[in-house]
Amino acid sequence: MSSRSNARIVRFLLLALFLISCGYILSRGSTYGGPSGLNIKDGQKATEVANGPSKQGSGGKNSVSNEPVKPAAPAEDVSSSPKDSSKGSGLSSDSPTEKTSVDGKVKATFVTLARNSDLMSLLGSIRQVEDRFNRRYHYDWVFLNDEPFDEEFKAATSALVSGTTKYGLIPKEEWSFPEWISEEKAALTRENMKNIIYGASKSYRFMCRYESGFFWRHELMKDYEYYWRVEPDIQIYCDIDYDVFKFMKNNNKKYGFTITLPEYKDTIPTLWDTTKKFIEQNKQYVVPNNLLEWISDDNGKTYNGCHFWSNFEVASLDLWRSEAYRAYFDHLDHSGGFFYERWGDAPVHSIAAALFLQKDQVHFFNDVGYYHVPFHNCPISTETRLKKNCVCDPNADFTWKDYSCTAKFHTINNLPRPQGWEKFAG
Ligand SMILES: Nc1nc2c(ncn2[C@@H]2O[C@H](COP(=O)(O)OP(=O)(O)O)[C@@H](O)[C@H]2O)c(=O)[nH]1
Ligand SMILES: [Mg+2]
Repeated sequence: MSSRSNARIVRFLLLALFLISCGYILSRGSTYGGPSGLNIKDGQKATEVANGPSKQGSGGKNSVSNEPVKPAAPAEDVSSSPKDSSKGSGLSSDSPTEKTSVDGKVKATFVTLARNSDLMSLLGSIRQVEDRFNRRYHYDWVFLNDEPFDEEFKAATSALVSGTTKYGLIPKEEWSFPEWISEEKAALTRENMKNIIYGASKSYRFMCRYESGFFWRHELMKDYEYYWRVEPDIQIYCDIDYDVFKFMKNNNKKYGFTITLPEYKDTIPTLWDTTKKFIEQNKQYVVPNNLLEWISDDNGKTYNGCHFWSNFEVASLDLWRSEAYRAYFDHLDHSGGFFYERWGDAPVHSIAAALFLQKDQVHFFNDVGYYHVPFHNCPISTETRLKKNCVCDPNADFTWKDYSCTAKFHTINNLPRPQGWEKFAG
């Protein structure tokens, strides 16, 4: 063989090597880019956070009450699904659009309040959130508990979460009776309410008070702007092919929900009067263009009970950190209704969101597909369900049923209803 043809072969091999490298780089980029157009920077950042030294640092800096963090799944685990790359068609028409764009990742986390004994019920929730959404975005996950998490809980949850996991202990004073509450009167209330769901439960009341007034103050939540609350035993029915946190931020949304319904009135006999007293003294906190009409059918005289079901929340932490909400929570807390009645965090959050946010800052995530016993959110549009690989029955969807408050939310916000919604009402 001549030296000329040898040189040609070498040049050919070099060119082939170059092309293979380009192909490799591009394929990694497109996997991270994903269907929602997430740029490659996101993937790189997420990987660093998950595997790099800063991860250990963020776990370590959290003091006594907060336990260290375990490394998350390697990047390959979250980027190798063939479905991801085959479906990269950008935001579908059913997905919310992102008006402006945020560079990089939003400071956001999942948050779950749970007992060690909730572990088995929680694993399925995490797996679904990861498979449907987070394996592409690697957001962190904060777990909070009134008792220390055990090793089994930490190992099993960390194994599933593709972002950084953090485990926090709730300070005793946030999970006990405040000094102004009579424990005797609280015990009597529990006795009298034993025929009402969770009416006899002390821990459920601590939980509702904690979710209303404290989770967002936890040391581990300080680094974040947005959160997504996840509970045990939920289901996510559809692919979420865009970054919900970016969507929230870019569109100035502060509170997102999937299911609404009226509260059981016996749990909140004085919640509205207590709220009205607060508003009378603090009119400055109520914003124009709010959702009062959604929570009251008589311009504020009475509460109709409508609330966002708070076992799913994608929201801005600034809403709860605001002066308005802190003052509102203090007012409610001192009135005693978390213990002398059985106020849920759902009506408390919802009333605050309805009064302290403009109505267009609240978002209905109709496309998520969600279940928490006993209600389903399942997109009734066949096109949406097919596009997003939903696994739910639209006939079970609660959104358009008479008992739901979501139709009213559409009316007040002037939102279009999906075609054929009437067939799912009743
Ligand atoms: N750490 C802790 N978490 C709790 C306790 N009670 C409830 N939770 C959590 O609080 C959330 C709401 O409780 P859940 O039993 O699902 O109430 P439901 O959805 O209203 O029926 C879930 O994430 C539970 O895991 C408790 O006593 N301790
Ligand atoms: Mg629950």
